[in-house]
Amino acid sequence: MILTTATLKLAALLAGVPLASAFPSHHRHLASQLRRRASVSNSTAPVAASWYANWHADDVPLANISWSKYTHMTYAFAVTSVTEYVSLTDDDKTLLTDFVKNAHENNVTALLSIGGWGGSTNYSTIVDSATHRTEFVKTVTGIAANYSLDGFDFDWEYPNGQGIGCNDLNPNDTANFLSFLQELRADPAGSQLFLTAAAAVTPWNDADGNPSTNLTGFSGVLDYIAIMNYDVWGSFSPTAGPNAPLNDSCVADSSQAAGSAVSAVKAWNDAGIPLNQLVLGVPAYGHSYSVQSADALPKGLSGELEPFPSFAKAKQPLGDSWDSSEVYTDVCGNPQGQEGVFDFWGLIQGGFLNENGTAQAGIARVYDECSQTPFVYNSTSKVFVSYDDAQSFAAKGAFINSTGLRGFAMWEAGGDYKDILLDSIRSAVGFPANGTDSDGSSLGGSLTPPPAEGSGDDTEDDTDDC
Ligand SMILES: *[C@@H]1O[C@H](CO)[C@@H](O)[C@H](O)[C@H]1NC(C)=O
Ligand SMILES: *[C@@H]1O[C@H](CO)[C@@H](O)[C@H](O)[C@H]1NC(C)=O
Ligand SMILES: *[C@@H]1O[C@H](CO)[C@@H](O)[C@H](O)[C@H]1NC(C)=O
Ligand SMILES: *[C@@H]1O[C@H](CO)[C@@H](O)[C@H](O)[C@H]1NC(C)=O
Ligand SMILES: *[C@@H]1O[C@H](CO)[C@@H](O)[C@H](O)[C@H]1NC(C)=O
Ligand SMILES: *[C@@H]1O[C@H](CO)[C@@H](O)[C@H](O)[C@H]1NC(C)=O
Ligand SMILES: *[C@@H]1O[C@H](CO)[C@@H](O)[C@H](O)[C@H]1NC(C)=O
Ligand SMILES: *[C@@H]1O[C@H](CO)[C@@H](O)[C@H](O)[C@H]1NC(C)=O
Ligand SMILES: *[C@@H]1O[C@H](CO)[C@@H](O)[C@H](O)[C@H]1NC(C)=O
Ligand SMILES: *[C@@H]1O[C@H](CO)[C@@H](O)[C@H](O)[C@H]1NC(C)=O
Ligand SMILES: *[C@@H]1O[C@H](CO)[C@@H](O)[C@H](O)[C@H]1NC(C)=O
Ligand SMILES: CC(=O)N[C@H]1CO[C@H](CO)[C@@H](O)[C@@H]1O
Repeated sequence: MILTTATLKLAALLAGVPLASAFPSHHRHLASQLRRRASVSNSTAPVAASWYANWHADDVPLANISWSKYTHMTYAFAVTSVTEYVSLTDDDKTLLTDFVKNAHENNVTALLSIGGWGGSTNYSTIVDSATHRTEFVKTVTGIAANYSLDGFDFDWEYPNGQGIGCNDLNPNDTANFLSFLQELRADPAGSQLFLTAAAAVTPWNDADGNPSTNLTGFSGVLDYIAIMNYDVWGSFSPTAGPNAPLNDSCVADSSQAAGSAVSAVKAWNDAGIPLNQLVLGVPAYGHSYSVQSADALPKGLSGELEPFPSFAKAKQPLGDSWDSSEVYTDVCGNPQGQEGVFDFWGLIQGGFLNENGTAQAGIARVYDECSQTPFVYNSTSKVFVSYDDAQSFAAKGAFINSTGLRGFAMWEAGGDYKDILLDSIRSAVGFPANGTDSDGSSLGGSLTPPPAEGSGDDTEDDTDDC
């Protein structure tokens, strides 16, 4: 396996990452009905989706996914390749087969995501000529047939915008991407597929490297675009800040308005994507920062927590047990260290939150009304985390409903704890409380917090259990 789990892990945990600020221009359908459908679905049925990260499968078995609460589930990731166009590891070939089987048993649309942070290096090349696009179409329809997939998610990070650092780039990337999708739709098998894309908070770049102003063509070929409204603030930002702001109206310095659901939806809609073809990407994780008490709690230990404190870049805290302090080399050959990500269950395991998702005694918490996201701080360890909880997911769900977006897509299925986040956003969007299966039974159970501390079951990831 050339692509290590570390690579994939980076792809995932950082899906969409530096986009927002690191570059200026930038990150219950019945399956049987879908298979009969031609081209873009005429259905506006709401979407409750999540990505399933293949490298967490040991901790998050397929059987533990709350299938009845989802309409779509996307397997992450297959990666781009100039020789194979799309590559899957041998492990993926087994797991993807089981994934599709589980999804279909639950009437959930099964999609395969191609790309991601670490898997987009060769996207530009595989769409850059008519010959390449035709081969890519053949590959995609072949994979769909071989695995009985309902469709694909194109997670190109990013067309004519650098992502991980060594992606091929071409000024025509976005135009070539559209040509590819149009050719895929013109194919008899491709016309039957459910097609989505995962995108940054700003529209795909035009030939000049600026956000495109007219992406209307994509609305005719993609069923929906999921806006990855997360990693908007992170270790690359000038101060700590919200991972997934709903609104950016309160950032004092407008140059720091790195993005938000409100501004991203406006930008994509202004570029020609109808609201009911936009899905809000929401994170079941947060980012940690090392922050001095005087900066986090300027009014003292009993004062209010400051949401945008300065932080020590050199002291990135270790996140939960899915994070690793081990330095590894990414697909570009660059060393990568700990990312400081806390999944929602990880905040519970790490002593920040109670099992019901409220802040533990001794942990400072503030809910920032502007970004509509919470922050927690442990003044002993100096670890500050911007994250999402039931309250912020309810705000995002209400926004999805009132704006008329198609639904939500959560990164990642295994990040939640006992469906606290999933239940909250489902309810706020307007989904029935107990899942959408026809007989009303709740199948699949709920995800329990995956990695028991020190369980040592993470060997494939080379992750240090902490
Ligand atoms: C979708 O709507 C278009 C235009 O109304 C129609 O021509 C097409 O047959 C519909 N497709 C499906 C699968 O219902
Ligand atoms: C589909 O499966 C066939 C038979 O195993 C194989 O020859 C072909 O390469 C596969 N196609 C793709 C695109 O994986
Ligand atoms: C981009 O597309 C234009 C128009 O089709 C073409 O003339 C140009 O050569 C392409 N540029 C690259 C780098 O492929
Ligand atoms: C936007 O793109 C569409 C499809 O490519 C085209 O038909 C339309 O004329 C464009 N609109 C503008 C304002 O350029
Ligand atoms: C975002 O902020 C603007 C400006 O304050 C406000 O008008 C708008 O209602 C806010 N939207 C949401 C969804 O909070
Ligand atoms: C805060 O961090 C300290 C040092 O790591 C730890 O001992 C303590 O348990 C944490 N507090 C809470 C409430 O988890
Ligand atoms: C959440 O759990 C904590 C600790 O068990 C408890 O003190 C608190 O009352 C609970 N809050 C709610 C809203 O259930
Ligand atoms: C908003 O929620 C209501 C129920 O609360 C539901 O009937 C409606 O379809 C929802 N709208 C959207 C756009 O999801
Ligand atoms: C819905 O779920 C709740 C909480 O799990 C449960 O108490 C209730 O009985 C369920 N209702 C139905 C109709 O299954
Ligand atoms: C899936 O859909 C079929 C056809 O509507 C239905 O009979 C079956 O009960 C559904 N299964 C689940 C798990 O929802
Ligand atoms: C999966 O779910 C089962 C049943 O709820 C539970 O016993 C098991 O611990 C879960 N496994 C993991 C890894 O979460
Ligand atoms: C299989 C494949 O095509 N891999 C290439 C993808 O792009 C990276 C970065 O340019 C290359 O190093 C790989 O060889």
